[in-house]
Amino acid sequence: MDYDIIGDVHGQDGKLVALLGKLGYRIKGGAYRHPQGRMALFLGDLIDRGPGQLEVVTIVRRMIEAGSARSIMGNHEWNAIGFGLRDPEGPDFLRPRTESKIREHKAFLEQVGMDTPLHEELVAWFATLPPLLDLGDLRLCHAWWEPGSVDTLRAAMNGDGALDEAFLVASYRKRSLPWQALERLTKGCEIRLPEGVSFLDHNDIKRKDIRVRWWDAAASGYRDAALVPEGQRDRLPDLPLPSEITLGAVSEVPTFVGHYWLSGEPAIQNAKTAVLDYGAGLDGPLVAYRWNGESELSNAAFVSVGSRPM
Ligand SMILES: [Mn+2]
Repeated sequence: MDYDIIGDVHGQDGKLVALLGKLGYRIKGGAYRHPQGRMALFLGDLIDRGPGQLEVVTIVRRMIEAGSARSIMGNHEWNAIGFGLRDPEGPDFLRPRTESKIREHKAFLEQVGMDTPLHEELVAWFATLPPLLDLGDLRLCHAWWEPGSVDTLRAAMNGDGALDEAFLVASYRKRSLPWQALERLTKGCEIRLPEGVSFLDHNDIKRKDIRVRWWDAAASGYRDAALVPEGQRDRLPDLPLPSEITLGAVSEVPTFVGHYWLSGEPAIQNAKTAVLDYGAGLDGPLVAYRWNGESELSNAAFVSVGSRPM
């Protein structure tokens, strides 16, 4: 089976329709399908930000039902589940509805309606999405294939890949093992900066943890391994990362992730790792990788639509 792996769509139905068309998918019997039987694999973060929240979810669901796609869970679906479900052991929602969490989820809530039957139904569907997909010759997760967390999650997945309900509920308890596993897989590798050091993120919020390019074996220090706004890099110390952190491809199996909002011409991170998120949620392109069974990834396999205005 050959696969088209697709990065974070974030409610951009126009870009999704254009990309599926460019990849050769056509609507037949109500769902996009590929005439040669290829399958689309979505990396999660279908929702939040864009104008077509329901449209994107509907397109992907119909493809999954038709057998022409599969999708994993991104941090935005994980958040949406916690936002939508009440804590069975407490008075609040699993992810308390603070002002900032409502703001992050605004496009989705406005288009779907908060606590409507449709909202509840979509949340139930998000909970069916597997946190990872291992197809033997390729692997997908939203942000970081961290082997220990992968084992934790595999043990909690049912035959369809969905997480066990008790595990999912426990994943909203900060510092629990289920929480840590989903944090790592859907949000990536975060490292605390040395005492007294911080930087400003894209929203000018002060941060004391950096996200690192876990796939980059050439990076070794806080300054060169961090994913930070370029203007902030000089604030980070030119010191080696803690010795327990090893960066580089996690295995010999090609691994695809989204999440990282890269810029520039889409390119592989190394022969075994490709990040497919280039900020389609706002003005970036929606990016796919056309995989035909190769064990060494190549820049020639990227297909994208919509681009950042210059
Ligand atoms: Mn994400």
